[in-house]
Amino acid sequence: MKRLLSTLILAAASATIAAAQPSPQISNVLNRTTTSLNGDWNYIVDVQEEGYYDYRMNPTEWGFFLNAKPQKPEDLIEYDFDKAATMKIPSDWNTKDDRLFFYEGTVWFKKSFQYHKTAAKRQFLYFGAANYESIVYLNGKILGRHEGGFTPFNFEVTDLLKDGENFVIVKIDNKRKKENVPTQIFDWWNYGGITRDVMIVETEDTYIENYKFTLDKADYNRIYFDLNLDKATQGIAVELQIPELKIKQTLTTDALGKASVTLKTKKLQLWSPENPKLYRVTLKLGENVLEDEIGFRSVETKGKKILLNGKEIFLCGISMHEEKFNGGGRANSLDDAKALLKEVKELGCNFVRLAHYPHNEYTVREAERQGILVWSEIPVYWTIDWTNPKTLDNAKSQLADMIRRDQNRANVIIWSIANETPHGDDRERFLSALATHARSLDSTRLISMAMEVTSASNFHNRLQDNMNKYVDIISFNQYIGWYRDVNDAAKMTWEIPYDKPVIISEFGGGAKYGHHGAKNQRWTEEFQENLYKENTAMLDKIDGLSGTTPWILKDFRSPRRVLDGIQDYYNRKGLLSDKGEKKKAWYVLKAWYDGKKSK
Ligand code: GCB
Repeated sequence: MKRLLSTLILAAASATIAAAQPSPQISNVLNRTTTSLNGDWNYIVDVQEEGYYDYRMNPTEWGFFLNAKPQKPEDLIEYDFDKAATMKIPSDWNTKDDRLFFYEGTVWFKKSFQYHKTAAKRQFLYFGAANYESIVYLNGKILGRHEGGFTPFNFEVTDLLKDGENFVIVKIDNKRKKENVPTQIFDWWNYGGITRDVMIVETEDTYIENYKFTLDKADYNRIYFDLNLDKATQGIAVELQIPELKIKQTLTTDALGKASVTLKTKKLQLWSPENPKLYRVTLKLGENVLEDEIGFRSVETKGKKILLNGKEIFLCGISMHEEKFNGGGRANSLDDAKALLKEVKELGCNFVRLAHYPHNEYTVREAERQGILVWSEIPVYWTIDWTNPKTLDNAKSQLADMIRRDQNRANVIIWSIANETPHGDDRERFLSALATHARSLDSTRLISMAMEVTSASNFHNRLQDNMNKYVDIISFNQYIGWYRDVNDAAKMTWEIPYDKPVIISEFGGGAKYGHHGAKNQRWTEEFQENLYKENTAMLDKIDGLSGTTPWILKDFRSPRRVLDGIQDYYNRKGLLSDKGEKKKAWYVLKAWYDGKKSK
């Protein structure tokens, strides 16, 4: 009975927790004053949510987050973070502890750290991402809750952070739920944990929260610049410099704490895959200098063409998941980004689809440095809970957080709002709201989504999707030769009745590296090779084809892929094995892309 009562009180406690939101996202954290909290964190696996439950106490005030210690020999406390195992953060727990390989549930993490506080500064506790629900505490007090596994969040801790010893505790829960984004079923590993960097970000009392550079599409020597402070303070001066362009301008904020200016340049070198030129930019507010590297380019569509800097471009792309080679789990570092993008480059790509969720900032920035264009997407995947207003709010926040983080990256040209969503009115209401939201946050990039094909007959494919009017690019996934009509791509005809560019956001099939046989034998490299030959020949006939991102760069872990001896919990549609070995189809795609570039 006592336990039931406590459970009821606990439900009330969770409702309070739900209300505490992170503070607005601070952009460009990689170039701010930060203290890393990466490294060893103690963790406790909490299968039955005991961490909130203590039958002697009021659970609104008691739980693992207090990091309590016995004060007297007779005190009973049934957890001890300091005796618990440690895990290197950032990481996913699935590949770091054998017991947690398939685990979905709660794990509590604790890190003790020293901090030296500087007078008059503010501090924020920042997480690059944690999957899926995070409830964060500092020194035994709740900071708030964040939902979504792939976007950054930060809490202001200026008052709670001590000069000296501190401890942060995070409860992470990666249970899949119908109302989540993504929802219960998806084809990738549900890696749990604090999967990206954790740090304390230090700012001035008033600081630049975000800013945006936009190149004028009609005049490549005109740049629009906007910034906003963290608060609505009028009359704050910010000096903007781009030394290489001899630009030095002082802006003064208005009553909303915002400022804008139009910059005129001469002989601006535009960013492009061939010349990924970045300019060093500084923003000075008082004594504080914030730096960034900025590229300038324009992207737009004209009829069925995609224009980059006014010139038509074919996007030789590849899809990829954020996953390390050799079964290493979630990719989370600059080195991981370099390893994956090296393979993207070697394949001859100028474009990558970062599927199916926002990847880490290192990847987007490294791709920008290497001249790789990016399609960035949120995990609105398959059968989302379309009619649930909370699900829509959640998807909108993930979209906004993705855009805010990467709005200055010249290589990001497409925001994708969904992947393979079954048609219907509820879905249309939901997705059109997302498209409108994306445009209101960033009108300078292209909006797309990976649609599904509805075929009129077996050999005639007609794309019919009411979402066509909301997007700039018509993209769709098609699996001819794999899920449909084995090896008959040559006979297919296509009808895409919209005057917009077309991207095939997925095609492909599975093969186990080193498994050989006839071209009609499933899972062999020869089968996949033939599928790529037939598909590329078929795609060449599509009117308005502006790019492709085949599925997928490398084999990736998925709980749906259970065929023993072949899949072994890997989706085998990679052109590379999980270890990075090239399958035969790799050479087909490479040759096709080489041909596109020599035209
Ligand atoms: C798709 C999904 C992708 C899957 C892929 C497959 O259409 O977008 O996430 O992994 O098919 O392998 O079936």
